[in-house]
Amino acid sequence: MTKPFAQDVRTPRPEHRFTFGLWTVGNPGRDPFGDAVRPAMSPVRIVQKLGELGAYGVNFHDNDLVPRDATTAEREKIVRDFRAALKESGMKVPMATTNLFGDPVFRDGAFTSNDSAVRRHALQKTMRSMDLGKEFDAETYVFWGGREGVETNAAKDPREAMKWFRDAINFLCEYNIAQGYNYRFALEPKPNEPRGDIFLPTIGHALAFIYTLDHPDMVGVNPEVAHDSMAGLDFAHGVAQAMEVGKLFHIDLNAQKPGRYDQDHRFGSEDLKQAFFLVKLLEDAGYAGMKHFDSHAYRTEDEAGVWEFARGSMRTYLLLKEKVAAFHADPEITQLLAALDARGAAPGMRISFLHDGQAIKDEQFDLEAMRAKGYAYERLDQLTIEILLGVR
Ligand code: DIG
Ligand code: MN
Ligand code: MN
Repeated sequence: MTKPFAQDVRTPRPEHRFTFGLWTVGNPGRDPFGDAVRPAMSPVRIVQKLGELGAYGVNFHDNDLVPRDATTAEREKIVRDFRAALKESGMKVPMATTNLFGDPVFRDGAFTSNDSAVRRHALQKTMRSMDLGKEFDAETYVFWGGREGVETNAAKDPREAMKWFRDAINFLCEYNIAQGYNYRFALEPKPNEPRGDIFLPTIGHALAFIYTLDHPDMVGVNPEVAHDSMAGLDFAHGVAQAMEVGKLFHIDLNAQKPGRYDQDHRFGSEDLKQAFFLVKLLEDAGYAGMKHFDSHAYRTEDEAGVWEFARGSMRTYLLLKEKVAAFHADPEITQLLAALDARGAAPGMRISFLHDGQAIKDEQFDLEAMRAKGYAYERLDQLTIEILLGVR
């Protein structure tokens, strides 16, 4: 029985690098079938409250901070007040991004709109948004192509759309270099919603696309739990593939019931086992990046409920981190994993034709014995479940 961590380990602190978008805790609860249920919250109040809860930072789309119709004077005041709130709280702005999905001008997409003027406007808006992010020393720039897609394939040739998307990212990589911003770009996949189908729908599509860019080293991915769940995929597998090639530049944490619209629920509030194995992957890998909760409180909640949502998001991550430690400390799990290691599961057991080709060609196998031997995964998974249920 592993002694639980001291209580204070469950208290979120900046060193845990938990972040929230202004649009997450600031979500007023509007949905396609109903008006906002909560009053708008100022960026200053969001910074203050999240700082009190132990978060590390906030992220923003350009228009989360500076509304599209803000005058220059209004923009200056907003930026001044936001900067003062950050200074007061010690909160950071690790990530910035562009809203290329709200303005009706983007209704056929931004970088992949059939209208070339819209594609140019999207580039202009993104350049200006990158400027704004740098005013707050953001280091990661996310591209979620929420409107990059179609409802009907009659609209455009997807091959052309990929070329336009590539032109846009290459163009903005050049801007990043010309300005000396040193952003790391992170593409965020999603299979659908708000478009019928969205281009670059999964981590795999995004990774393949990155290697066709002029500056592939500058570009990684920002995977989101809910988006892979919508696609029916195991999120930890996609994250692991990105991580293994050094492309996990950022991550959006939340929760989702499969087969539904993008729910963006509080992290860990749906598939607890999936959340556990994600935390295990991140913690085992020593992931030092931002843990961004791209999610929001239920529409049923008032402002108190919003802060309960934020507190619960971070607390669940820390509680699952304890369960990961319990998994690693469990004697029977350790024994089962050691047996698998001895059988060839140990990290680093690789083969190559140069070193092993002839030996493998000539090797004698006792196939009957190999066919008969099980892997004890039922016991291993049951022990995992019992750790999650708190009985080990
Ligand atoms: C939705 O999952 C998207 C937008 O919220 C934002 O552009 C991006 C940043 O995390 N995620
Ligand atoms: Mn989402
Ligand atoms: Mn997201």
